[in-house]
Amino acid sequence: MKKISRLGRNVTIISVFICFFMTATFPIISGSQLEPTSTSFSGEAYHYFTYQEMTDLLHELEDDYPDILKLESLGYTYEGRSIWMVKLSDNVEENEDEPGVLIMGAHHGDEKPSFEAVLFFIQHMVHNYSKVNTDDDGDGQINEDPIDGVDNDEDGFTDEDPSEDRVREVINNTQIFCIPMVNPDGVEANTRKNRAPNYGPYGQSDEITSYGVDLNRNYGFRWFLPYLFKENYYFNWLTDDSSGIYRGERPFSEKESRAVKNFVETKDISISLSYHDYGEWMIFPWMHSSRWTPHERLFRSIGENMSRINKYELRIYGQYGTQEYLIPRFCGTIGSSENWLYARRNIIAYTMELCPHRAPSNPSIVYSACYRHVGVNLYVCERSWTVEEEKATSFKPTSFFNFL
Ligand SMILES: [Ca+2]
Ligand SMILES: [Ca+2]
Ligand SMILES: [Ca+2]
Ligand SMILES: [Ca+2]
Ligand SMILES: [Zn+2]
Repeated sequence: MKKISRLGRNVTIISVFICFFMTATFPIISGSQLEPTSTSFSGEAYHYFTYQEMTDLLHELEDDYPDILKLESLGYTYEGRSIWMVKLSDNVEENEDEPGVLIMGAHHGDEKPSFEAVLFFIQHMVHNYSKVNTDDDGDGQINEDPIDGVDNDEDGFTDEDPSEDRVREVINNTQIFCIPMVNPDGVEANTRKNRAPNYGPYGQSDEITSYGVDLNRNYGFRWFLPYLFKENYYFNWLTDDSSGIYRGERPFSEKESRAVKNFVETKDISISLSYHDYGEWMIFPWMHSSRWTPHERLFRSIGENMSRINKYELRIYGQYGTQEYLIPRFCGTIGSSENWLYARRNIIAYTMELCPHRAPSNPSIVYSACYRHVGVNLYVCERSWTVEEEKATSFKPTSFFNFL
């Protein structure tokens, strides 16, 4: 915990909870007890990491935990910021024969909890890796209530004694790749899109017409479909460079999405979570069609287990709620990272929409989202140990004519 002093106000929050642990007078907050609303909040606003604060933190963590944490720049943004990737694993310098998990935040720069949760997870992992098993809530039992969304010891508090052994197991047996800020320029400008200048929707103007591409529409999969189904895929917005979901001149036109692509293509990754905010729900491919992927059952199985931990809704296209709106055959999101990760790299990939509303200022809400998703991330790492076998056995091919 020695480096915690550099984390600004976040530290206060973390420290408060460490005190909770130590004094045992308060249990740790958890999803089930904590239902604050931003409207009732009047305290000091949560301080989200800036890009520079994150950069400093990651360098310090690498200095402090060189055996299990390795920092790498995947390339530069238009404004010259490094896109940082943090690898967590034992023998971290080596590419070991262990399953890979990819955890991303901030494809959209104005969705601040999405990087905060990843940075929180990284800190939880390194701080607990070498810690002896501890009775964090001082009830005389050790690790009796790990972060899994369940009040395991039925004392009325949920997840109040996280397991240090579990952190060690996960780090020793997984290669975890975290990209907390895919879009640091957008984070700094507090914009959804990145900050690269556009020269008309197809790059044919001599002058700058607008700024930014929606990185989560820029991944190259089924790029042609919006031409065929213009209404369904919001063609006019996708191809209007001033719109919030402008997808760019061509697939992977953006430095950030290309950095993710180039990186992923050099790794064996089994499962991926991409954090966004907001809404407290999760979705998985296909995101452009009600058609099931060949791994629908696996997607649901992992998604339902994550849902037990974070209490979020797993949105299953085609049967969500009372409405039929979800994705008639051709509709939905084209160019998401998840579609590409799954289609091209066979990665079981989810969008995670954190928090009840955009970038909350209530520290309890942010903390709660971060804490629960430590549990989600740990679960996903554990599941990655068997998931390649599951992918092979649960594969259910669709017919050729179904390929759209
Ligand atoms: Ca413990
Ligand atoms: Ca305990
Ligand atoms: Ca408990
Ligand atoms: Ca628990
Ligand atoms: Zn988003």
